[in-house]
Amino acid sequence: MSQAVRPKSCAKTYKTAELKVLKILSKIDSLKLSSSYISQLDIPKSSGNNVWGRKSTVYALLLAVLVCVVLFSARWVHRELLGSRNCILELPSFSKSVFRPPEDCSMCAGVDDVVRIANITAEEFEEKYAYSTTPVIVTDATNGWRALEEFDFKFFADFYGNGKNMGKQINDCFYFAYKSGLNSLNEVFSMDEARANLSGKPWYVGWSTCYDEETRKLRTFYNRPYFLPKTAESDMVDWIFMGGPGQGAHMHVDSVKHMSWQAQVRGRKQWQLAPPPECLYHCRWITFNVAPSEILVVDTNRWYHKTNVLPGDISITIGAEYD
Ligand SMILES: O=C(O)CCC(=O)C(=O)O
Repeated sequence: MSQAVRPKSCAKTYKTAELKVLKILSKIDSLKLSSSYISQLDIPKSSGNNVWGRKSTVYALLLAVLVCVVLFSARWVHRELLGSRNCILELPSFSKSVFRPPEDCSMCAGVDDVVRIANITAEEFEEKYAYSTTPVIVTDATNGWRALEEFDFKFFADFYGNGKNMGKQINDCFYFAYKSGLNSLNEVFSMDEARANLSGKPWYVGWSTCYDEETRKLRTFYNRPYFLPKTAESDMVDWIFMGGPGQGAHMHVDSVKHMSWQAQVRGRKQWQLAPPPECLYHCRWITFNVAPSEILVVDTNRWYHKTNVLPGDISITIGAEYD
């Protein structure tokens, strides 16, 4: 752009800048530096007066702010609406279902109800149900479990020291607050007595065990279900869901590694299974109740599912994945 077409207000600025540059050049000249030396110097290409340089700084800042807002909103939705508290960079469950590959609807076509069975061998269970998408309830697999007698709110409150000394547990393990507003196991086990007895604000929570020792101790109250395939193994993580009538887990699909079983130790819970959205015209919703001492096996990675504790006792379940 020639001097003649510059706006008047800029002319003075450019003149000053020109003088400054001339001054710098004469200084360099007085230093008698060779041109090859000068060409090797690491001189920044853009200056503070470079409009694009300033713009890109602003864009970068805006982008950083946007990323922060998205991450914090995702975390808030994850914690407050979906009731989960995991790593900030972990995708919320709704996004997992959005990015899930489409299902082959033969997984649910013709599945109209849960199958109730007893006295089944591990071989038959493996062949028919262990890795299938047919939901099944085994009615005779908790015989002799101390958990049936001993698991209640107080048991877990004592087990976890009434929320005291829970240390790393709060940060490292899975915990689902659902709509309880209780943001950690610490808060669960220090809630007031009325609420713990289900006469205060309703609540429902779930969590996974964190430590081998914790899992080992809990497992002295129940056994590996007899019907699981002989070769099936579980890692040292068990899952507990606990809460009062009218509460439960929202509709979601899991993305855990394996199939899982869940024993209804206390209380009664209704399950609703929904086919994946792409199979809604091929498959039906299934609703069934699980009673104390029954074990449900359902592929929660493929069936969308939601739960609701039925009127009466507190619902407590214990479960684990198996490969
Ligand atoms: O037992 C419940 O209430 C929820 C269980 C669940 O959502 C799951 O296992 O993925």
